[in-house]
Amino acid sequence: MNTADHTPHFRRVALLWLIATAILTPIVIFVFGPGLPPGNGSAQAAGQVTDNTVLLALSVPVAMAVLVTLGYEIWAFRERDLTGPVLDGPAITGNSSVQMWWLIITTSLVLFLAGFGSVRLLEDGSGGGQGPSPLVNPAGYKHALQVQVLAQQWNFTYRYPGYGGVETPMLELPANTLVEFHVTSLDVVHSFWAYQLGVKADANPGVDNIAYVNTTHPTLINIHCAELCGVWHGYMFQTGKVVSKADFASWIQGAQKTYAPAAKNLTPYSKTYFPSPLGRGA
Ligand SMILES: [Cu+2]
Repeated sequence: MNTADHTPHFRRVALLWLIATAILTPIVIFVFGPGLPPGNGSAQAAGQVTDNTVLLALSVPVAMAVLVTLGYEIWAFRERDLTGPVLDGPAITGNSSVQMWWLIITTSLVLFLAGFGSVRLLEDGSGGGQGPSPLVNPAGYKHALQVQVLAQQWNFTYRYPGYGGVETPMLELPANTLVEFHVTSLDVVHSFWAYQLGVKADANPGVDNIAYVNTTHPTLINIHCAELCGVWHGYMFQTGKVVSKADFASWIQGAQKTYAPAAKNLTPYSKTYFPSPLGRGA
């Protein structure tokens, strides 16, 4: 069989693919897109929704190419004469132009996505942990609100070095503020996942992992540990809050008073608290 015989099939598949893609892509972008995770609890979270929408929209033509081709083939090449003998179809032969286009299209898609992902990461760090010396610092980071996240089996606590290093059992942040999280662990490997903020950063003992986030409006934050860290890992979750600047100011003042007795016994604020083996015996 030569290529010419396939032309009508190819044209029909291409047309069906075009129609399916033209209908579904806007639906994905405008109907499903706004509902994609992780919502708009921070500038970074909203950016991740955009990224997820781009990824999903680009996967529509790819998925349609597979499904439309499959559906068309099932319909067009079905066995019509069910009473006759079952015969083998004609042998399948290669098609170098299909192979070439397949390579060109998939390679460009993958390279575009690699470029797109890198640019998006380099824009503002995108809420991921960047280690102790971030490659990307957002504008105004020198005046960011510093919040240390301390993970330990099986809870998170928080220290605010700008407020005397007070340690609180829950996370509260002011709205419309650039926050610089310093994520670390006191024991094993954890991960600080603040869903609505679009932040997920490794919490490793002895490591000061920096993650930036721009809060926007007041919201509740679901906080989970996202790294299997022992038997109560599944129970390691909390609800944090983004509140108005005024509410934050009075809350942190209250916290400084409430936890003042405990603060006297706290280790001075430090980037990490990894005890040396000798320190344990002292
Ligand atoms: Cu954990």
